[in-house]
Amino acid sequence: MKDNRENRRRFIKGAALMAGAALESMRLSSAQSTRKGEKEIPIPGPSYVVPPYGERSRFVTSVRQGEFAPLQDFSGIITPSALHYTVNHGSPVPDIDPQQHRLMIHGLVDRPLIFTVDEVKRFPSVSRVHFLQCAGSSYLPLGDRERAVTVQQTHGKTSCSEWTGVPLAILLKEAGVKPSGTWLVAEGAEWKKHSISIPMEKAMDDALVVYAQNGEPIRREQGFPLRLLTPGWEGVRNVKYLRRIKVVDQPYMTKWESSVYTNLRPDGKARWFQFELEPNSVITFPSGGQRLPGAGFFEISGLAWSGAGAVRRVEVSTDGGRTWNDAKLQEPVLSKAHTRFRFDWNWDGRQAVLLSRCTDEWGAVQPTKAQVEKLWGVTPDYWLSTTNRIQHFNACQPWKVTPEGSVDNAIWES
Ligand SMILES: Nc1nc2c(c(=O)[nH]1)N[C@H]1C(S)=C(S)[C@@H](COP(=O)(O)O)O[C@H]1N2
Ligand SMILES: [Mo]
Repeated sequence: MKDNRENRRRFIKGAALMAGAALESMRLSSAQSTRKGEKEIPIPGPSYVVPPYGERSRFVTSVRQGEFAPLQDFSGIITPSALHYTVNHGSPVPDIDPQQHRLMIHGLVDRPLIFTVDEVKRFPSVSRVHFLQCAGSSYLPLGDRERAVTVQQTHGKTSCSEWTGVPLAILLKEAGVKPSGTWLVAEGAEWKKHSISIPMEKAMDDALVVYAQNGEPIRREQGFPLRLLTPGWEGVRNVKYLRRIKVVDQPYMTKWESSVYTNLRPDGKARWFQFELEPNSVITFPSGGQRLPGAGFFEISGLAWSGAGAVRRVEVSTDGGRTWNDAKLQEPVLSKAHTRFRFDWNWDGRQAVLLSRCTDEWGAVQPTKAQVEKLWGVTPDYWLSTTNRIQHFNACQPWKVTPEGSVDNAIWES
């Protein structure tokens, strides 16, 4: 035990020394490149203008709608960072200088630690593709037909990125979690200080402190400069602008896990601490608000995901759920990540209702809306009130293709 502590102390001290050495060598190399008397060789520039930071074509106009990502416009499984959905609880997105930012780990630990962002980055890192989804992503439009037309409006609070960061377990081992430390509270740096409890099992399993998204520093809306990632768990537990982790011995019942993001049941009791997101999927083409030009061949395509692991199977129905057929899964099929599925369809021009259904590697199957209602003991008219909500709503989404080719949200008829 004592040896371990010695080693850790040496590591931290070594870290400071190495940072100093790196700075020194940078100074040396810049001095070398401007040595007096040396002939400067100009680098020939291209004859056209290279934008210093790339832009998309002016003909591409896909945008977020409020907090919602335009799922209908994406290909593959990676959400373009600039179009990732975003939820900020009442605070403006903070403008954080990464040089000033600190991450503190304290509470039930042997050594409280404060890291700069550069110090976090010095630990061994991993890159992983994971989806994020707001626990409340689909409840709002159910009672709100006007705003539940497109797949952006019904399912746009999920996105998927390649995240790079340090396993939280490594940072916690540096601090040395005491045996009584069974939970932690993670806190963000924005003025409302979003905070939420995480059980130690998750922290030590696959939670990450990430600093990069799709190859560049995390976008401001996604939590620049540091974010907690709890793969497969409801979005609210992925604390952005992460500045503090307090190791504690019980959940702290913060606002976001004791009132908002709990499920009030019709019997007056509420379900708390639903961490993991259940199997889910949605067809993104054709989807609500789009128009098919006429009968013929179409490739149905969509996204499937599960907070428990990898997607094993996606089935598609083109007849309102009477018959189902396997869709093709596009590689790579990654754990706790969006998975693209494709399904060849020859539309005969008659009314059709399209649905997708996800099964994950544990055999859990995405329910129909009727099955969700049965689970929660509610009737279909429950959804007519905009104040009634069921978190983690993951019913199979039906899109009705009319003979005219328009595509409508048919969730209320299912
Ligand atoms: N600091 C901070 N972290 C936060 C939030 C917040 O408001 N502040 N919102 C949470 C919620 S409810 C969700 S769904 C996700 C959204 O992540 P995104 O904005 O990167 O999509 O961040 C979570 N982490
Ligand atoms: Mo959320």
